[in-house]
Amino acid sequence: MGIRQNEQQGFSTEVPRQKAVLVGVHLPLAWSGGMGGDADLAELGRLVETAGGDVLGQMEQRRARPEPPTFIGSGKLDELKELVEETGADLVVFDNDLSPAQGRNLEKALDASVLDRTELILDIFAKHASTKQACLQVELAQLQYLLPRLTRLWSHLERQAGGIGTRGPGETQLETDRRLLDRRMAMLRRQLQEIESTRQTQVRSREGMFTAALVGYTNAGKSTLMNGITGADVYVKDQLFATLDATTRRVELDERRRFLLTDTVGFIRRLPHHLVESFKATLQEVRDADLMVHVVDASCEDPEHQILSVNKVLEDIVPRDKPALMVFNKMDLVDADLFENRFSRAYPGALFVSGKDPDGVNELREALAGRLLAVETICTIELPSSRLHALSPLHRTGSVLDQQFEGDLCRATVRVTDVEKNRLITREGARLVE
Ligand SMILES: Nc1nc2c(ncn2[C@@H]2O[C@H](COP(=O)(O)OP(=O)(O)OP(=O)(O)O)[C@@H](O)[C@H]2O)c(=O)[nH]1
Ligand SMILES: [Mg+2]
Repeated sequence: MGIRQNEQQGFSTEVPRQKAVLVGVHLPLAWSGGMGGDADLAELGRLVETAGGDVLGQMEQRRARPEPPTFIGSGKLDELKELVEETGADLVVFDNDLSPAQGRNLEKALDASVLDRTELILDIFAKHASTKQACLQVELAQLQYLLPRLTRLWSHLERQAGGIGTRGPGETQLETDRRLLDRRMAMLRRQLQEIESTRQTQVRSREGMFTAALVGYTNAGKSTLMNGITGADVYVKDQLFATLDATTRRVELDERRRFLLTDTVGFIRRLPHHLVESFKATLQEVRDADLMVHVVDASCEDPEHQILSVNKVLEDIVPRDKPALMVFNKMDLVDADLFENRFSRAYPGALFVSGKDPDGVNELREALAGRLLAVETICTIELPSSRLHALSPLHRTGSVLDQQFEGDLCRATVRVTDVEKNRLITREGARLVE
């Protein structure tokens, strides 16, 4: 028995932690989509713990291909059944994706609930979602993924109400017909679109402000760095997918220079594509940013592999030429010299910091200031008073540093990117004074 704190509502309820057994089947690369598909039971174990379960045993198998009815072969299935009985586990979690029929067959054979990695991740997202946008996005992903699996979920719900993987769309919806679910998904999409258009208005109002977005593998320390740099109070926890929403804060470097920093949802290898689809709105923040700050946990087992997984998700959402700054974090946990020697050549310009050390946070802040300087200049322009409205976007972001009128002319000192400077000169009839 364990205690799970319900952080959002501030009360604690005792929920029995589920006892889980993990199964990983190693398949040739062709079966796993080419990259990162190999079983990783350590990470799966962390996912189970994050979802509120304890891992009591695990089993791995190497196979040329999955066995259609039960994914694993019959001999291995007997072994697994023994392991489940020995440990008293009530949940079996597969690192591989199962078809609805395979899940059903396994549940029957093992007399325990069976979840695959995607269902587990969806469950964690459902537990951690707190804002309206995150809840809508998770529900949409759940419906998309669970729709073909409803029959199985239904029997699962009857047996296991309250456990891991039961935060599906709810019984009442399961009883209704498919058309109703389709209608619900359409409504979720509509609501998400509404939120997205509000967000775009906000983005327009910060037009011209340099924006950096923290990206990276889950638990890399993005929110820690965000809090260090901006003084924000973003939720930090040693668990996977602590952050599901995008938070944006203004960073004042000095009286004249400022930029925006965004923290957002972390990635994981083989991130279920329904989730990437559904979280497009949240990830839009990354797309809109001028710079991506790719945070890597230096202390993880295989940093390079995490970098590849993150890049793979990014491929689908941002243009290839989006500037990125690599930041190896948690350097306090590794042999710093050895690590830098190993990675600095492959990642020129990368930073090696610790989010727990104020010097590390400052180093990142300075690096961001440097990037800002590279794209923004402060200049003085002269503009006919009749074209004063051309400065409105700059006023909104506090980028007009000084403004004086001489007769019919306005002389303004502004902080602008090259693109904006050119716009003012070619389109608005401004003249560069200095
Ligand atoms: N030792 C050490 N721990 C760190 C460092 N940075 C972050 N952590 C810890 O790593 C864990 C994860 O940190 P978060 O900042 O929540 O990571 P995140 O990337 O925002 O994670 P998600 O929101 O779950 O994707 C927390 O327990 C932090 O205290 C660091 O530089 N050194
Ligand atoms: Mg976070």
